[in-house]
Amino acid sequence: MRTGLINDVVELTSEQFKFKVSENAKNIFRKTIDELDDRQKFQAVAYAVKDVIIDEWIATHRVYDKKDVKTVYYLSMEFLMGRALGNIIINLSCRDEIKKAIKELGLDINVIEDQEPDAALGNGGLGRLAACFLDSLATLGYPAYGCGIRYKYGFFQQKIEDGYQKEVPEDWLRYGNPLEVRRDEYACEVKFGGYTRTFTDENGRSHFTQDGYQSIRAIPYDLPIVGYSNNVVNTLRIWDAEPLVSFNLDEFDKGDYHAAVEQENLAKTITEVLYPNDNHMSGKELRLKQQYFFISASVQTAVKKYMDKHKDIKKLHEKVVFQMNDTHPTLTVAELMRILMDVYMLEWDEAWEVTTKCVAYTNHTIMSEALEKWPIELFSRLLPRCYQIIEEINRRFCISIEEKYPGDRGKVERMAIIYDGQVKMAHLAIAAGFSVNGVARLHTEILKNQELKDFYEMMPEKFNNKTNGITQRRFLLHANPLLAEWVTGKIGDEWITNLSHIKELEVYADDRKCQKEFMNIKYKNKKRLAEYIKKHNGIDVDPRSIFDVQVKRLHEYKRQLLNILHVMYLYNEIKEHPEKEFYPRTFVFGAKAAAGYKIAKLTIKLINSVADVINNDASIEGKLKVVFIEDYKVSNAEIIFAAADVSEQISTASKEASGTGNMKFMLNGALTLGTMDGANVEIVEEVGEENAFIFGLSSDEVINYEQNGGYDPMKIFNEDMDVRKVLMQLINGFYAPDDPERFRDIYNSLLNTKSTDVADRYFILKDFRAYIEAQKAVEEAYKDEKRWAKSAILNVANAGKFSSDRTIEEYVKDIWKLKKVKVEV
Ligand code: RUG
Repeated sequence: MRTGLINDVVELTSEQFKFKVSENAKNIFRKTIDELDDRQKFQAVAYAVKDVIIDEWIATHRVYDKKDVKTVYYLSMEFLMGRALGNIIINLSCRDEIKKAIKELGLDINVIEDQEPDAALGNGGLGRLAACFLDSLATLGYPAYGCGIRYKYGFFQQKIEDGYQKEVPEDWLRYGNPLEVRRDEYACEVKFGGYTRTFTDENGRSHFTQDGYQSIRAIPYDLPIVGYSNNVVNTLRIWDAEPLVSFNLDEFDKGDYHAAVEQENLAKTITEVLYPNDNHMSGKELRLKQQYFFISASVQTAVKKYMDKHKDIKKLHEKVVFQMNDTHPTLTVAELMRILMDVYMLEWDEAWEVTTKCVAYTNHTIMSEALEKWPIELFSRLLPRCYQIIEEINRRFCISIEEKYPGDRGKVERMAIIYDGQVKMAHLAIAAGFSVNGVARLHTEILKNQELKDFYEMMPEKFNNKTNGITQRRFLLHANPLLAEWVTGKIGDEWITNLSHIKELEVYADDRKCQKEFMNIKYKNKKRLAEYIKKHNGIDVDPRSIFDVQVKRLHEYKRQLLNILHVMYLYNEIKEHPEKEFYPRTFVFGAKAAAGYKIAKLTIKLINSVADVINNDASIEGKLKVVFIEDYKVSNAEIIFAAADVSEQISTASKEASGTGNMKFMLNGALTLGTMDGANVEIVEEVGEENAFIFGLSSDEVINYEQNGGYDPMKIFNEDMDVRKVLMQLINGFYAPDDPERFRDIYNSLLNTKSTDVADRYFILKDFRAYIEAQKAVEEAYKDEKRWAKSAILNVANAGKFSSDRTIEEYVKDIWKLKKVKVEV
């Protein structure tokens, strides 16, 4: 009994689904369902789910094809998808039948979901944003492809050993991926190295071609992106590499042994591993190869798909738009120009017109170390034809700057695409993109008025803001079923596809019964996290204590250090004044540091050392607990967000472009403790300052200190005895009796006693006192349960703006100009 007909999809019964699962158990594992181990159960169910969606997937693309729709290609080095199965099930119209079938088979859906490895093809916010966008695009019914890399090893698994981070490779494909489909028919060739050769055609026109190159074969794997209850299944296409001709004795005999091995090695290494840097450029040759590899494959396929149906390549922009997620995919500009000129024989001006109508760029950071610049030697050696094209783009761009600002040499120096021996990818993206957007209002303003001021002055029409968002389907409906059910019980379920409806909850914020219900749900979610912590950390935490949570990448600008220094301060306070009333608090951290980021890794060790001392001090009677959650990732994040009371968003103002964790916490009813940075500004605007705890320098103040000086952390150290005591504990062995010098580098980073770098670059000591005060306000507020519950409900009720559905609608309206499609099955 196969459900081959599309109609069967809607009418799928639990009986049919059970049959599919037992058939899978038989055909894949030669077992009955009861004989399967948990992993095999997951696979049997996952294949059955794939079988359910495959018809919708085919139907969706048939409709796209028939309607000849315009499509966005969301190009990203990262897609931090997390687990797929649970999310697909909640999005399917037949979710209840599937859940029923799983239950009737005697399987536990939570255990099954837990077997799936996270698809961690990303580092943090940037990759997770891409994943949320795909969910929203499918749910809203917009034609879209995500294009990325099928890394063999995704983001590393973090182990904590003796308080230190150890990186362990994450072999997420070890048992295969039941949900993917390999598409050999769309494989294509990507060329590296060699040289460009000019030749003249029969009409006397000169052309360029690449010779003496190495080739690899790009193989696409498609993953389904299921829209919510709308029959739409979009595609995330991730590319793997294989040698074009595999190593053979022929080549060996000819003496081409080296060439053959090199080609094989290149194919092997190119998709081997995701670079684990967040907000930091790695500068490695292999990274540039990865970029060109997936861009060339994606752009070639998009152009070919268009030309299969259309005749006029000059109208490509009517059907295709490429969104470059950060500068990582900026080679799109050169590759599209190359294809248009070298394959479709367009003249430069024609190719430029098409290209500049097709590409748009999103900026995600102003951190200078994240801005991509490639040495011209490396670039031109690896990508000779692209380099040649970029040189010409640069030449013309510099002329246009000179024309607009005659005699202003400084402008050209600051804005050139190639300068100082480097190719500046952001400049290329802005020069070619028809749209340049930041990811939160404040961030976009800083881009326009500071970082990209010259570009904004020259091309103001390109700049726009698109405040980030998150999908409520994963981060509320799936992650927090108790709260989701409560919300639906109060206001109906429209919020699932239109989060602005959640505002209707506001009327319940003052209702005592609702407050109690809400706090009870929060308590249950805190218990769930407490159990996770007990199981993974062996630490007892009290679900009645305030759960204060900071989970995100470890980076100095995100200031986990400020948080832990404050915990050290609180501990001192409790020890010195045991008689004082103190509301019990649990500080939860979760963060991965880039493998080579020394001070970040040392901060992890500090957090764990502080946790060890505090958690084992019986004299404080459990008033304070510190927990570092190992291996923070999308799947455990879902449990953590649901359980938080306080959301720590404490980056140095101006440094966090947007943040998206802040939105996930808000939607789950946590109150923001944060600086006026990134999207925090808009969160506070939505929920009201009285329902958040805002502290610290403003972005203007930070920028002013950075530009004009005038901040001396040593003065604070000398004048504030609390600060002094905490900092001394970094170097007197209080948290490192076996090696009192262990945290010296952290101490130095704040006071610059040894290093030559700027002291306290991220204004931790400057904001310390204000942070202490804000934390006191948190404690006071929490003691008043009614007030807290009201604020928490208001946070949920005012999170409507932060749905990625809203963000996507803005991209569609202002940039991509797509049309919604209905898929009937
Ligand atoms: O750091 C930013 C976050 O503020 C932002 O929310 C996220 C999504 O826009 O992107 C993060 N980001 C920026 N990750 N990498 C970069 C720079 O490459």
